[in-house]
Amino acid sequence: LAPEQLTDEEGGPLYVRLQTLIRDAIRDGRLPTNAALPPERDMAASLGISRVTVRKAIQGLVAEGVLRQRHGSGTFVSRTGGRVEQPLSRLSSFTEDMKSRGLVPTASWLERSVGMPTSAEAMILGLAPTERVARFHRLRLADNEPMAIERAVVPLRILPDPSIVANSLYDALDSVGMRPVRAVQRLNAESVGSADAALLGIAAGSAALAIERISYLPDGRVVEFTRSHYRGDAYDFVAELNLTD
Ligand code: 16G
Repeated sequence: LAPEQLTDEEGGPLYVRLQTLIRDAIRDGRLPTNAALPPERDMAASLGISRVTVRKAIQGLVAEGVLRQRHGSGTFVSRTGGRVEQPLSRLSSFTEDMKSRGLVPTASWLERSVGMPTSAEAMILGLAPTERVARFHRLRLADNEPMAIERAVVPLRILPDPSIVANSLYDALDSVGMRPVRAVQRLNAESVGSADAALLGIAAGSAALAIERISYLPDGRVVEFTRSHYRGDAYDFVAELNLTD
């Protein structure tokens, strides 16, 4: 970013002109997806402007989703193209959803364990309190950018060997003939606590979509009870509505 580009007085206030410079650098590839911005102090020094102005410009672009901040490690260029639009009517997996958009899905494991269900989980999954479940807690990423945190609980009698889950839970279920065919999903708004916010690379207290999915086999057995937090600044859930009689 060159200081002379900031001198165009017609570009509005200084922080707006800096935002334009950053947007241009992203558009023409000088700042690619996931690139780190120089520290605020260095940007201010090299552009000959105050840190307050740099911070204001960056905060605006973070709020728009152009940049994201990861606590302790800096400011990065978000996945270009902005938000993901997710239809609400198809029973698809995160892996399929991201691949269909040309994004590379990955997961980072937060917890993977086998144990007893809580009483609420046993009730939802239709289990006796002594029947064990597998837990899969993952941070889901698309093109290396955090998108959601998912906490899935699956009865062991549905998936006796949880270690077969590599990248996709639904692929693993499919391989043992247990892929769900129907699901009920509940969405509500929640603000993200500091631990989850740090994983998602968003500010603590930001809005997230809390989603619960309970999915079923054709015979009515429950396959998964999954609670997820999707980044409110990255996702639009879209449903088609029809007038039926
Ligand atoms: C989706 C589902 C989640 C499911 C996961 C499987 C929502 C809100 N959640 O993220 O319930 O467990 O897909 O994805 O859509 P995978 O096969 O890529 O692991």
